[in-house]
Amino acid sequence: MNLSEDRLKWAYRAMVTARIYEETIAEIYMEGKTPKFDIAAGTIPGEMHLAAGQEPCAVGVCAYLRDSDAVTAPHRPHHVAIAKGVDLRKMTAEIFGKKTGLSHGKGGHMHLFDRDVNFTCSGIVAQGCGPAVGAALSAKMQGRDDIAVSYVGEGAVNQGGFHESVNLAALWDLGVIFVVEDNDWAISVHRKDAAAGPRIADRAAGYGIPGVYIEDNDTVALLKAAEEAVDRARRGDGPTIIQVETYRYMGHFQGDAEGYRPDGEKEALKERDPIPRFKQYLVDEGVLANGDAEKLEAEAQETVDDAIAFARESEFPEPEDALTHVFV
Ligand SMILES: Cc1ncc(C[n+]2csc(CCOP(=O)(O)OP(=O)(O)O)c2C)c(N)n1
Repeated sequence: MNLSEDRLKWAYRAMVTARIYEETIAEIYMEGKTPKFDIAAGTIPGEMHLAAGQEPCAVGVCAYLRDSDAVTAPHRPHHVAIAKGVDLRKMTAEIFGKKTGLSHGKGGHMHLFDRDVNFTCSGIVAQGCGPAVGAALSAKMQGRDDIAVSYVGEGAVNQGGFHESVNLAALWDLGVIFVVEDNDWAISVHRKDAAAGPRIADRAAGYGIPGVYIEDNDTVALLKAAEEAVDRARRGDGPTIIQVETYRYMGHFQGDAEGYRPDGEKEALKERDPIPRFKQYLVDEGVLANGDAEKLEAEAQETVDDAIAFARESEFPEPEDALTHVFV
């Protein structure tokens, strides 16, 4: 793995930032929604999908990306946005519906768009696959070696849009990486009840492209696999599917009673938490020493606190702003 020590430290800090962010948003989300859960009320109205546990998927691939590479994420986007370098102040303001948000508070948490780092996401499942192929095609036609990464859940891969996009990317040797965040559950439906075949990564063979399976939410294994996939994409040799066995520690959405989960599943997954495992790897490799981890963790906390404070202090849009920046 050809990553500098600085980049490995960045990966650890980004994972910790994403975890603190999701836990903080989970708390703030409940403000104003109790005693009777009211999804439309509170500091953050609307649905909220959090990705605590899925941090390896984000940093494992984004570690090799530059701002000019495109990333499309699904409805569970915060960890990927953080790893892609989306402005956390503006992202948080967007989630809070504030004027200073990425889309002036009109997109909300599932529709984050940051042109500075070529990041976007959508609440429509598998919607990001096509635009990622388009971004890679545009780079190829313009003679740039920028690539595109499309994040999808294991539920999304049964949508036609996923297959159409993989087919075209493979046919035209486009620099796209399809990262399948396989957290087992599409809302309450288990992968085994929805997806044919032993592994989603095996579907790559049908398109004549590499398919990689990463077990056990393993950050280091994913960093290694992603390095190869990114090199292949930049060389112009075409797409790769990477299926990551990952864990979702929270509900499908905040407020989900999770009656579909077998007893003890979450507790067992938390024992395999990828963040302490990656930290241990960095300590063993001599990347983290003498208080480095604590320093990175403190920086992560500060970044989150600063973004939350910015969002809280920001103004809401004026009623007359309702018709700006929209198609009417
Ligand atoms: C085209 C479309 N169909 C259905 C939905 C409703 N929906 C939202 S999330 C979701 C499940 C997605 O599961 P998965 O792709 O595994 O992602 P995860 O939620 O596990 O991150 C569904 C069916 C949608 N948003 N878009």
